[in-house]
Amino acid sequence: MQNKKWMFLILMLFTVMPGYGEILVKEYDFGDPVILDFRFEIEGLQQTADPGKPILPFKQARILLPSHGEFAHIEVVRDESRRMVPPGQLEISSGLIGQGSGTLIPVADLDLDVPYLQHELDYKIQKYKGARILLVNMYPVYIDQHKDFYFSPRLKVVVHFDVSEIKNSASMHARDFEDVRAFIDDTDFLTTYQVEKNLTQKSYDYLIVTTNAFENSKSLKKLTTFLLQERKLTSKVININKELPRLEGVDNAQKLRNLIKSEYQNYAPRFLLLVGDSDGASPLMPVRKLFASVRGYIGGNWKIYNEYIPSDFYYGCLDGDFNYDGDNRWGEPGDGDQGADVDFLCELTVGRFPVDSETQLDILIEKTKAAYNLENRQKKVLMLGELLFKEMDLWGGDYMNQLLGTVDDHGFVSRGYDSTWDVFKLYEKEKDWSGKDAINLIEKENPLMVNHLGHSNETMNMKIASFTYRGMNNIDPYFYYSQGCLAANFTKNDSIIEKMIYTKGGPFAVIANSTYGLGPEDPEFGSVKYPGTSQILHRYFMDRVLNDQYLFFGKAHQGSKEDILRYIAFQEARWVIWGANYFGDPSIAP
Ligand SMILES: [Ca+2]
Ligand SMILES: [Ca+2]
Ligand SMILES: [Ca+2]
Ligand SMILES: [Ca+2]
Repeated sequence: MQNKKWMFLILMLFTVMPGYGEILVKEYDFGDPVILDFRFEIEGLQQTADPGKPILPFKQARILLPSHGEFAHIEVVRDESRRMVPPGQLEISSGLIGQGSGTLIPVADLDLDVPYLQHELDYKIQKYKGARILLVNMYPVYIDQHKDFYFSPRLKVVVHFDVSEIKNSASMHARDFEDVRAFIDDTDFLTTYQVEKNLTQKSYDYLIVTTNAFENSKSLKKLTTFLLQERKLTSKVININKELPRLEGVDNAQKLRNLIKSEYQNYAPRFLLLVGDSDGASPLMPVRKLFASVRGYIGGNWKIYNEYIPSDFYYGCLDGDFNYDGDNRWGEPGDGDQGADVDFLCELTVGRFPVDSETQLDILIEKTKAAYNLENRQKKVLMLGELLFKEMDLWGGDYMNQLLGTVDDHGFVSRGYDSTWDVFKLYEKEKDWSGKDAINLIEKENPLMVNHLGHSNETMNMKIASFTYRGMNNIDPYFYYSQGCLAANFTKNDSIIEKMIYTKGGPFAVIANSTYGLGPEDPEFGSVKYPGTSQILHRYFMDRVLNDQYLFFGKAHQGSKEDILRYIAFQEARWVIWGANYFGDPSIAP
């Protein structure tokens, strides 16, 4: 893969054409496609995943729109295209989680509504920390009405603005410019945004939302003191029991989001920590359940799952509505403002301490303080893989191995643990292991990271049963990522992962699922290799947390969800964004 040449050149024009309104043109140049494994690939691009359709390369452009002018419409224009000779057989996608089976078929047998991806217009406008960002998927390879294949080396994104509708320029907090700059393809319009001037000296870094139970606790005071003295982070504690009664909203979760929104607008915090659990019908901390619907494989059968997924994502993404149609399904594709999609670019990096008592809170705060010693930790990782489905010969360890080194499976490159890490493995494919084995190895090796793929539920994860778990005696707490099902369903009293985080030893922070993880249930693992959507999210996360946002776990978690937005047309992507939640202090970083 290394010797393939590729490039993106982004050229940009912004003109006022009399009588035509304002037009923004961006040009993207693509390197030549190569044929690999019965499909076209362009290095640096992702691959499409439409079930039953051939796999083709695509790129999601992230275009910063100027702060002024009302968006009217966009076009994606092909300059010129040249015909390509496809491989004799083409690989057909089985979707993100292996719906049906990925197969090879002769080009002549393609069952397509042609043309395919020639005129596709697939975009969203999202708001991110005040900036307006156009996300548009571009397909340089397409199939025309005669089933001929073409490649367009240059695509132009043409954005039309209605000049009669010019509104006041939008503004951003000065401290957010860097995050926006890092997200977008180019920065030409960054200067069109005004710096928010309304901020007073009252601005702060870290919002802690809690309840009567903890507002004045010694533990919480210990945390805020630590954040200020050791981390130079200013914080503000808000007690929802005092604030919610005066707030607007259809329920407590919406009231809380409105409160967080107003704090963000007025004081520009970057982090949000929810201190309090959400058990049962009358939770300490309000919880939003977001809707998604997927086909899943359980007990030997495919079935549709409609789930209302507990998700703190709702409290971090602060633009617009999350239930435009007012039904009981929050987070549907049309539930954003004016029936657009909801906000996926979060303003705040969010974490939760799912605690009920001050004892639990204090233990977690002590682990949090210990976790900031990241530079001095040995680079050790434990990878845990279980048998997934015997009838499909699917093993978690095979997927954990994709977190090692540079991997280009499923059409995107992820950079996992490199050779500077000591890797310890418990793989059921090689040898049966128990929860006790996992604990023993953690206590012996004191890893900084633990990654897991295996069957779980609310009372069992890492092969450890909740009712027997009494904590661990590891010297330093570790970071834990599990793709298992339901193990972090914090609406239960309490899920196994909650127990792991608020008891002594074990992890200082966890990313795990409040619903079913979407696994690699592909009947032909080894030939077509669809990794499962939770695995895609896991790989995006590892790539970020080991490279772009080194050991900045909360930020890398947020970034992994921005990465998987490329596939948001699929309910599976929506599902894993809602389901993967972060327990712990969102600001932990070296
Ligand atoms: Ca946003
Ligand atoms: Ca709805
Ligand atoms: Ca709970
Ligand atoms: Ca609880």
